[in-house]
Amino acid sequence: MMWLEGIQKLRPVLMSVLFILTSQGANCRLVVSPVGSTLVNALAGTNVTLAVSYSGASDPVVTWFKGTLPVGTWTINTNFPPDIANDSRSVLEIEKDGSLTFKDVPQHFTGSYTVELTKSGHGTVSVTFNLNIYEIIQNVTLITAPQFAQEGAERFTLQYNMLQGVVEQEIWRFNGRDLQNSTHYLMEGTSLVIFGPNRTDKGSYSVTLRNPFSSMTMHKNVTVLYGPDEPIVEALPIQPFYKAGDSLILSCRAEGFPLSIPQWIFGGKILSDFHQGVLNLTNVQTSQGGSYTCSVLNEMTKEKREKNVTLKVYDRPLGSPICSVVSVNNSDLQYQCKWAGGTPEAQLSFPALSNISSGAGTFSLTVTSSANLRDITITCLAEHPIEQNTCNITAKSPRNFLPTVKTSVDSDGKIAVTIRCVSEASPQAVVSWSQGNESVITGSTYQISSDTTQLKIRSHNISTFLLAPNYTCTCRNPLGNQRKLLQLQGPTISDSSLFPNQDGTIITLTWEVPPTSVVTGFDIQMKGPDLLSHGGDYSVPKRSSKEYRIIQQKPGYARSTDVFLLDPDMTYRFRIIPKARLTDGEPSEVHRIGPGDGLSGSAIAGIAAGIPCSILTLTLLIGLIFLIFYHHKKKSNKTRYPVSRAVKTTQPKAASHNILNGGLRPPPDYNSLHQTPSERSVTLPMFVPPAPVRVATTV
Ligand SMILES: *[C@@H]1O[C@H](CO)[C@@H](O)[C@H](O)[C@H]1NC(C)=O
Ligand SMILES: *[C@@H]1O[C@H](CO)[C@@H](O)[C@H](O)[C@H]1NC(C)=O
Ligand SMILES: *[C@@H]1O[C@H](CO)[C@@H](O)[C@H](O)[C@H]1NC(C)=O
Ligand SMILES: *[C@@H]1O[C@H](CO)[C@@H](O)[C@H](O)[C@H]1NC(C)=O
Ligand SMILES: *[C@@H]1O[C@H](CO)[C@@H](O)[C@H](O)[C@H]1NC(C)=O
Ligand SMILES: *[C@@H]1O[C@H](CO)[C@@H](O)[C@H](O)[C@H]1NC(C)=O
Ligand SMILES: *[C@@H]1O[C@H](CO)[C@@H](O)[C@H](O)[C@H]1NC(C)=O
Ligand SMILES: *[C@@H]1O[C@H](CO)[C@@H](O)[C@H](O)[C@H]1NC(C)=O
Ligand SMILES: *[C@@H]1O[C@H](CO)[C@@H](O)[C@H](O)[C@H]1NC(C)=O
Ligand SMILES: *[C@@H]1O[C@H](CO)[C@@H](O)[C@H](O)[C@H]1NC(C)=O
Ligand SMILES: *[C@@H]1O[C@H](CO)[C@@H](O)[C@H](O)[C@H]1NC(C)=O
Ligand SMILES: CC(=O)N[C@H]1CO[C@H](CO)[C@@H](O)[C@@H]1O
Repeated sequence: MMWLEGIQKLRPVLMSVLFILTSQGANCRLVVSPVGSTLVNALAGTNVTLAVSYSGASDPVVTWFKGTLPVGTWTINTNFPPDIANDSRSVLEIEKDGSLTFKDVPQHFTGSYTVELTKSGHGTVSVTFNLNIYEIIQNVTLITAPQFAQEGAERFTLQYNMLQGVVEQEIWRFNGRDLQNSTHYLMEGTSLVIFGPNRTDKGSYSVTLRNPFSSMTMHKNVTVLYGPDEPIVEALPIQPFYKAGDSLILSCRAEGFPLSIPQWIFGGKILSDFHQGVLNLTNVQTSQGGSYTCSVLNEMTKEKREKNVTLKVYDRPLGSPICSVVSVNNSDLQYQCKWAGGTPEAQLSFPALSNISSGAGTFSLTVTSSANLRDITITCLAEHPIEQNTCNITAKSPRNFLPTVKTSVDSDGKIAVTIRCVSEASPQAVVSWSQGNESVITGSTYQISSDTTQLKIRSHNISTFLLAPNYTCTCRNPLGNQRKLLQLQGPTISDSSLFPNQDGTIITLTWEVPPTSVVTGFDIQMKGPDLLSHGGDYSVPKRSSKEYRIIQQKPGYARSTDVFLLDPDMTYRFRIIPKARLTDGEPSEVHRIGPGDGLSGSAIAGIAAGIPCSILTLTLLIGLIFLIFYHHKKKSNKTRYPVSRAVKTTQPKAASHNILNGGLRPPPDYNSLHQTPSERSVTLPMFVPPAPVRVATTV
């Protein structure tokens, strides 16, 4: 204003100078120049003047243009007021020196203004100004679209809005760092675009807006939704598997924002007892083994991630593996191995037989039988994660054996003879039975046990057993066979003895029968005076002491008996009659006890003394005794069972040995072979007998 007033004061001086110039030379040029800068910044609502000065002519015509549009014109120093454009009249004024003044300038008067001075004869000159009108920046807000940044989205935009203000400069910052246009950021207009936002874009954003008269900064915290990432699942302690009863924890973690607490799902059910994704498993059981799923959810985006972990809980199989070998169709060998239970089942194999096949829990392998396998121990390898074990099995061909014979009487009165052929073998031997050349067929007479080891023959008639051809049993397994020939014998005593007590009042009789003999019971016979008192539960018929009479009857399994209350001063004779039901067998040898008509010690001494002169007498005496004995024996012989030729021609004991061993082997030790108690000698009686007395009848 001072400047304008100065010009006003100097005006007469300037006018006189102009007058002198114009009067001195008519051809002076018109000149116009800006007073000050042609770039003018102003705050809206203030008064602004675009000031010019001119020379070279007086009272030129002044015309102001906004851009190319005239906004006012005036011929300086005329009486007419300046002609101002209708819509600008309240704002624009042309000063007397041609300057343009804006009163309370509104913002939209920003633009480029040109003044043109024209004077006829002096031409036209012009000057251009740039006027920028600014407002104070106010009420800026920073908004985002969409509301939340999300990882994986195409773009995320921050935008500022303001109620008022003109921005000359804007600066975007992220966590205090100035941002530049790049592939990731684009600053355009009022917005900042982030391409492909991710979790690293989370943070504080700001925009600073500036003009020459004000500046303003706005902040915005941006959160980025992301995840859940692939969960990290762990079982601790880290082990390839867990044993039943172990304790462990399962943990699950995942990256993301905002995340729910991880959930554990097992067998389709959501487990509830865990903290912060850690599942605490104490005393785990095999039923808890399997696939566990950890599920994580982003609560905002509803994105869900799952991760499975397989928990192996193992338990040892029961006991130990069991090996066996069986025959298949009696020609092949099937090796079997079994180890039951366990989780998982044990893996079983016979490495010696096959290195490719194996089985779980149970395993069997069939191989063609060959001599290479005989007596060879085959090991089954049983592998379980917790324990390795083995079992062994040896295939054996049937071993040598002796058949046994057991006789009983059935309820219907038939004699039942059971022949048993058991040969130690692995696989168990199958027994085939034949009689002569014909195989035995199960029927009313013959019955073969389900395991084939026993043949039961039933008949009323003892001759069925004795006249029949020899029986053969063949024990067979894939590795070989053993064949035995067996001829049944009638009731027979193979050996017998008598043991008296010290007083000579009690005796014990013991006897044996050949193993192939058919015996259902025994009669104990005695010859001599009556027993002193009848201690037994049978009554002895009073008979002549010259004859044998039955004093006891014993069952087929009996091998000894006691006879009580003998008179030590008397002489008794005993013998045992083996019986097959009603049929008697050959009696045993006769056992004698008591002084009787035997030779006393003194008699023997006397004889010894008189030997030289009495040899003839003695010979006669022996002859007499022999005659008596022979006569008696003939008389006591009863009708016997029909004796087969074989029985007659063979000595019982020797025959049995020949049959059983094919005449090739030494006499068998029956006690070491399978025998029923009835075939074994019973234990001796309780009192201690003296040494067996070979009585004088044999002399
Ligand atoms: C602008 O000019 C008008 C009239 O000439 C005056 O009334 C007003 O006070 C001025 N405004 C300022 C801010 O100087
Ligand atoms: C603008 O901001 C001022 C002060 O910062 C406030 O008083 C006024 O109400 C705001 N106006 C609007 C429309 O928000
Ligand atoms: C960024 O690029 C846009 C468009 O190309 C442009 O309008 C803007 O001025 C640029 N901003 C900066 C700060 O370079
Ligand atoms: C996030 O984006 C930036 C810029 O594009 C990139 O450099 C960075 O590797 C990305 N990070 C992830 C985790 O994707
Ligand atoms: C942004 O976050 C920081 C720290 O988390 C906080 O101090 C500031 O007030 C927040 N700003 C806004 C605008 O929310
Ligand atoms: C798991 O549970 C057992 C017993 O309930 C407790 O002693 C143990 O500290 C727990 N372990 C964890 C990691 O929570
Ligand atoms: C996880 O296990 C569940 C069931 O056990 C199954 O449905 C799902 O497909 C599994 N997921 C993966 C990734 O293996
Ligand atoms: C073994 O017996 C089965 C039937 O039990 C039969 O199918 C198979 O052919 C027989 N194998 C041999 C080698 O005899
Ligand atoms: C099995 O054993 C045979 C001979 O013993 C051998 O040649 C073969 O390679 C083995 N096979 C495997 C799978 O080990
Ligand atoms: C089986 O035999 C092998 C050697 O042949 C032996 O080491 C192992 O102890 C045996 N296993 C059993 C259970 O007897
Ligand atoms: C039974 O076998 C014996 C001895 O091998 C033999 O002497 C006898 O003749 C056979 N008997 C029959 C009936 O075959
Ligand atoms: C160009 C224009 O609009 N001129 C108008 C200005 O205002 C006067 C009256 O105020 C009108 O008569 C003009 O036509």
